[in-house]
Amino acid sequence: MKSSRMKSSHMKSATLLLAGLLLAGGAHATDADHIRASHAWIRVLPGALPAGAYVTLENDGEKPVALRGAGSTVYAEVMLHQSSRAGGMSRMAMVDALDVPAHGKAELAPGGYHLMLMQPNAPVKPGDTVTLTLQFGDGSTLATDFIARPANAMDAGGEHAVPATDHGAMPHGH
Ligand SMILES: [Cu+2]
Repeated sequence: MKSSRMKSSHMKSATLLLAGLLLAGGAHATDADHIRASHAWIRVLPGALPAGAYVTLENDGEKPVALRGAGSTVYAEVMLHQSSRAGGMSRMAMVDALDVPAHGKAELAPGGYHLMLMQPNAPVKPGDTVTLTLQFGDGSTLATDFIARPANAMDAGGEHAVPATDHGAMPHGH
């Protein structure tokens, strides 16, 4: 009786030691381990127009994390873009990376950074969920579910929805 109790207490400390080793391994966490993705959504445009994907990324790490792009099994091509507006003209440029600052966040949102999704292998409709695999600077990845929303949507919807107001124009570009 007494010896079996001893044994179990030994096993307990072995377990604690193992847990400690696993925690120490956390020092080698990947970029993706430090990133939390929220408000992930896709604005689906009619016809064959490319769709824009938007997401908020939060970094709980000590170092900035670079978002390099994303992969998808649904879209043949995904590119990281930045929209800007100059003299009433909306333009888009390809960017290599978007930095998520240490202990900070970066937002991909209409009118700014977005992932441009092209050539879906099947039509994506509002209400669908599409998984995009976000890719970071160190090669680590984070699979994130994006909710498809209609062309007039301005955000991820749900509890964060802002009542849709009619600005009298369809969004052009992203
Ligand atoms: Cu674009």
